[in-house]
Amino acid sequence: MIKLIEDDITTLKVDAIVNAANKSLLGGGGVDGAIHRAAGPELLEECRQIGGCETGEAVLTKGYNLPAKYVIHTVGPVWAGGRNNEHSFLASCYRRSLELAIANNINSIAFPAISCGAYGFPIDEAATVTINTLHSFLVENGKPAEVYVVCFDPRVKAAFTQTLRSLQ
Ligand code: AR6
Repeated sequence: MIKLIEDDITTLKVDAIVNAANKSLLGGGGVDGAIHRAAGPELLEECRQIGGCETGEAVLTKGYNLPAKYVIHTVGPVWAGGRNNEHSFLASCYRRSLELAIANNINSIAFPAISCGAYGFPIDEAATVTINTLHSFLVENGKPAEVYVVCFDPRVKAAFTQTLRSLQ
């Protein structure tokens, strides 16, 4: 099940929310800033101890003051014209996050539109990569039971809705 929603990701009562982080894991703007503000300073401390994360990889922390039990931090690619493997790095963010979810018995997970803000990934192309990657993973693994994509930006909502429809 893939469902698109428009809420602020920090308000969701799911097992895990995904953070569109940067390699330092030390916070930033956008959804990363919102998650750190809502989770509180202990999240930053746990991230500091992890020490960083490569592009396309993911790490798991607790959710602290968030309604979600866990945060999965993944580092999306910075868009650089499309010839630096940005598409495969983006797909890897979703796959690695879902693998961590399964390994931690997470049944419900909410993703932001990774790389679709500050990192400048073209939204239509991100929609195709995201929806196809999530769909293939669910077909192969049959879980997590609930996968949400949070479309905070109306352009993201439009593109992701169209791409999801074309699957069905
Ligand atoms: N809930 C859900 N989605 C949100 C929220 C929110 N509260 N706030 C923003 N978005 P971005 P990126 C959407 O820039 O492109 C940070 O500084 C937003 O509308 O957060 O992967 C990190 O530290 C957009 O559609 O992430 C990195 O340095 C989507 O989240 C860098 O930005 C992603 O936008 C990562 O850039």
